[in-house]
Amino acid sequence: MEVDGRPVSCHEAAIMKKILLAVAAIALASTGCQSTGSCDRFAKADANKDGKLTLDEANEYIVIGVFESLDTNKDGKLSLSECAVEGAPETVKDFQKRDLNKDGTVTREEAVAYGRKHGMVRKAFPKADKNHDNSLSREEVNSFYGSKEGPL
Ligand SMILES: [Ca+2]
Ligand SMILES: [Ca+2]
Ligand SMILES: [Ca+2]
Repeated sequence: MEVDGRPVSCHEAAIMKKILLAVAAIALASTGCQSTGSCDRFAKADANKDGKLTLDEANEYIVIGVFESLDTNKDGKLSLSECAVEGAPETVKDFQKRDLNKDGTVTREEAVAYGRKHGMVRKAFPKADKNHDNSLSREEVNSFYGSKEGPL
């Protein structure tokens, strides 16, 4: 598997899988949800409630989703050991790329900033944005994922 012509480590592939699942979850949730309404992920991702997702909104929602699933001790920071098995060189590199201030932990802000520049959402977004208005409607999210077998 390759992204941008460079090989992707197993760890990165695992992270991507999680991200893709999160993206798929948004699509699924927007097809309708039971009573509570709390599981409407599209609405949750739509921070300013204008019915559309901007790149920043989609990125932040998905990055935070992945972040929280990795932050096993819930301290709001990711340590290297939370991200992966320590000692794998690729994993260490991936981690260091996200740790912008080099303090040995990745915060939500750092993860979101990294995602904004390099994340999957950035690549998927233009493809899903059919009418090129730089935002995704529910319909665009649904048709993007509905047209594919897997999450992406
Ligand atoms: Ca919005
Ligand atoms: Ca840091
Ligand atoms: Ca659009």
